[in-house]
Amino acid sequence: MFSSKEEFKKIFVTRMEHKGMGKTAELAYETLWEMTQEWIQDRWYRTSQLYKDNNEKQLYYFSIEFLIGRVLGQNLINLNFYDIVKEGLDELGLQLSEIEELETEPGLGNGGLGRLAACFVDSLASLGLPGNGYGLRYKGGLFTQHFVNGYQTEQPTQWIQEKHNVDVRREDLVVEVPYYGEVQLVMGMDGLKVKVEKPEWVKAVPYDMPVVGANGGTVNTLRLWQAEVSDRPFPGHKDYAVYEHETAKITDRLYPDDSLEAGKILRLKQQYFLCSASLQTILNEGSFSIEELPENVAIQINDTHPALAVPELMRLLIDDYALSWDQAWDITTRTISYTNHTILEEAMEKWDRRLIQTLLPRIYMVIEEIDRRFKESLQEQELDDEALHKLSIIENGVIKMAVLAVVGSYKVNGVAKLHTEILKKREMKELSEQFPNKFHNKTNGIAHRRWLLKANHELSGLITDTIGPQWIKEPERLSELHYFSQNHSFLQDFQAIKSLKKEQLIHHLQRNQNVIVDQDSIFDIHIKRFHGYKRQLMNILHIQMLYDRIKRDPTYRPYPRTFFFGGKAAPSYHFAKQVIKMINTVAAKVNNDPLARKHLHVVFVENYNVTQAEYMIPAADVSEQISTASKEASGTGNMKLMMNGALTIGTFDGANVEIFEQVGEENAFVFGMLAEQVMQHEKEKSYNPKSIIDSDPEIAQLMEELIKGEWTEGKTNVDFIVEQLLEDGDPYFVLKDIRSYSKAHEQILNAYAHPEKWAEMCVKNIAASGYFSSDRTIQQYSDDVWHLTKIPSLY
Ligand code: Z2T
Repeated sequence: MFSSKEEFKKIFVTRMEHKGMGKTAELAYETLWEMTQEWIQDRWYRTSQLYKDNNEKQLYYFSIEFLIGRVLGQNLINLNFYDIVKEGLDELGLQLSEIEELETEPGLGNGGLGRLAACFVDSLASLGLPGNGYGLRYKGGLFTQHFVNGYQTEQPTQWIQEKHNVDVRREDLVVEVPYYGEVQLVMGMDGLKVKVEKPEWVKAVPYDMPVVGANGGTVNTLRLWQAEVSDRPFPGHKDYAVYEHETAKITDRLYPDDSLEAGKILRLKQQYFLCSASLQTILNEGSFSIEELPENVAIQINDTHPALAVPELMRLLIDDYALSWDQAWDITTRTISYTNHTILEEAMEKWDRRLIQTLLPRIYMVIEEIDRRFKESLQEQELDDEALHKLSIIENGVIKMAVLAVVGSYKVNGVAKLHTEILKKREMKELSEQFPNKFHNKTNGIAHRRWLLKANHELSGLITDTIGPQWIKEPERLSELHYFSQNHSFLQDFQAIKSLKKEQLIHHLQRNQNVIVDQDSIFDIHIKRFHGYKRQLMNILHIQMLYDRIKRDPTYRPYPRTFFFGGKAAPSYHFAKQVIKMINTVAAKVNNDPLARKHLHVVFVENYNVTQAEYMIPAADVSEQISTASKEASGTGNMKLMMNGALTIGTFDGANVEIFEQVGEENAFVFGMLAEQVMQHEKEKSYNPKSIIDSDPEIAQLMEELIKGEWTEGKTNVDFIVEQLLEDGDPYFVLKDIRSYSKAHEQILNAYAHPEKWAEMCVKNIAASGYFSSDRTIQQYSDDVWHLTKIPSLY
């Protein structure tokens, strides 16, 4: 369509002229959108034809969240048009970055889990693998966060823009999902059959989004389902208006809980909607005989949210395809595999038996039978009560989705080495003993084409100038940068780019939030969902300690630091919201103190999302990864920051462990308890925060100030936090780790005093980050679990 800047400009200008008058940036957006869509369309069609012609095995990644972020710029990047378009527009007096700002990102996810799904579909397409995403088309994505008087408020976010739909409605592929109804046994041609009488049908309409791989070679599909009223006869158990209302609600909004189970009927409806609609389509569209499903299809379930795929596939195979239980079970357990993302008890999905029985009576029957047969298979073994408890799917009226997912799939994985070890040795010990070959590790990764190539186009340019462009397709080649980690001129270029990215973030924040940040300060960045275990509280307490020290000790005048926070709390998570309020309160006090402000600046970026992350991550000097060891399954922000040349201050938790392994502990700031020690304390209930106060006067003083109310306007907010830290035996060990955290921060200051050495460490981090590309992760899944075949690139 266009291969040079001049050609692009010609086509672009002609199209703009056709559109006539209007806001230039808006029209430019529309024009660029249309141009890329036309380009994509043909490749999208050809990719699907190629898959069909070759009868390729397909992977379907089932996820309740896909946090894709803005689309236009990423498509331009992957089509290799970005530079041409940017320069062409420049010459026409337009700024591509301004045009990109017009897009509201589809925030169809909460955090790591949803973003991981988005990174995975990018890598699948970029590797030329036949893999598609299946998810839900929520009308409202994750809420927009505002601070009012320091407290988080939530507003609905509408991302769907009428003018340029990022997805295509596929009326031709509509399916119907059944809820409620009465299970009946009927006599069929070949014996007794189960039939669900008068279910309440809901129409599932797919909306397809193209997923453009690197170099535009492959275009796969992300299919999102929207719920609408059915055209089928209405059974009439309830008022039709009520049915209409309930139907619209199914895909009305994303549940805003990160690692916290909702347990609500609407959530269950969403989960079943995703599983049933997706499975029906997969079975309808397949051009293979049903016995060959496992050779033709792999289904990966992203945590237990889509675990109803197990009983739903069983139901379809038995009731619609007339297979026997054993045949159906054999097929199901060779098709589905499961990824676990957490060991936090409060995130483990457990459904009330009666809820499933009412909403999905046939599904309940199937789950019961799976449980019965599994328990029967265990009978010859001598298992104690504890083991039987851990191995039961249904127990005390609840259905444990993780056990169902493990039993019903052929592979189960954790998301980082440490996490997988904890799963196998502790949380799922009994299950892994029953199925020793099922469990495996797949350390998470990130789409380096978004988090480096797109978000930090300047650094990418330097990397390409230095080692050539191969790293874009083979990210482990970033290791070649190691040779330049002591090259003076390279380090200077790196420093200049870091400074530029800081400047861009400063402009962004000035425009959006009216704050002004000192470009020469150390940018220390803590961005992630708010959760007790992620310990934003430890970070802010440490800032308070620094403030106290500056006030107390006239010789302590440390190099200026800006501490950035970004993240949302689940609306129902009281503690996390109190921490947000506390950070805002401390920020006000520190920032308004003329002496302290020379050394410390606290900036809480409102409404942290993918777009904000793309501004913040490239500007970071320091990456805060300070979760209580054993609690963070993996983390992926840690990888994004490392890849952009930030140094990690972190615990031995999740993928941090592997980051330290790749880059060397001497190129990071490691501190805190080990997972073993944390778990030991938990087992023995031996942690006593008060003993820390007795031995550390600085911490004692801070606690005293908090109790006296020196850090709050109203006292209540902080009372609650102090109680958690001291009285309630703090499950996240904040005071236990804060001293070694503080020492690690001192090491950071010492290291930053030597700019060239610091830059060398940054470059070593970038060089070691290639392993954390999701291209590597996806290749491993494909090799060990899905067994997909690469199709030759089309272009
Ligand atoms: C989530 O983002 C994560 C785990 C969940 O467990 C739920 C959600 Cl919404 C049910 C995160 C983990 O906390 C994080 O450590 C990990 O990196 C990420 O999933 C992707 O695996």
